[in-house]
Amino acid sequence: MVVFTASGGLEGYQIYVHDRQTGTRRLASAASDGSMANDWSFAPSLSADGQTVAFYTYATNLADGDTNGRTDVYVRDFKAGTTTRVSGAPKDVEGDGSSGIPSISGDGRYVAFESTSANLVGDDTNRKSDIFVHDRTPGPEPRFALTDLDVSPSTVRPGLPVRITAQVKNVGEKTGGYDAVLRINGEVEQRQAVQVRADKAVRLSFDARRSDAGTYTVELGPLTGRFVVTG
Ligand SMILES: [Ca+2]
Ligand SMILES: [Ca+2]
Repeated sequence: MVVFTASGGLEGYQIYVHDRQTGTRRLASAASDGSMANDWSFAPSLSADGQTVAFYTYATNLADGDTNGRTDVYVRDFKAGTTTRVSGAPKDVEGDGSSGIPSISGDGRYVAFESTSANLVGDDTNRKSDIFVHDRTPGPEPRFALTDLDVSPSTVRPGLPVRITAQVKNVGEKTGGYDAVLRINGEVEQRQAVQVRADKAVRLSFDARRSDAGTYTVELGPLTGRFVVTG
């Protein structure tokens, strides 16, 4: 992937990403709906997978409410189909100065940029430009980890219940729901939705029965186990 700025007459300077393997070219200096920036854009920085581009622009049509009359740093995310301004202050307040020269991390998560804005963080009283880093991951998220799968008994007579349990822990920073799916021999057997608070764990429990003799594989999230039904 190659990212570059091109001057196209009336269109002024626009940012394009060129894929050298497929020969395709995509406009990066565009609003979420794909419409071209209405003013010049510069200094693109591309993520490692070529799907996310940071740049700065004089354009005012790339996001709602860009009325500061200064350059801002935007990120075009081709995978998500979005364009977002990353040079604002918290709570959707616009930067009160000019922002530019972005550099995006390889994974597309962080954008460093220069700004003369004094309102992006508290106590910026030096009356000079500074370097800021924007984290594109939105707020705290719930994240789940499954452990301690137990299948009991591991050998059972036809038609009698096998109890399958595992612990699901929310290792994230926010309460969230986990949709547990139990599969037996690859087929969905049961589902169970649980709410788990941050840093807390809940024990999932399922009962399964099989009448045919054989060995059955149990899958719950990334965990696998088995039980045997005797003939
Ligand atoms: Ca602006
Ligand atoms: Ca400053």
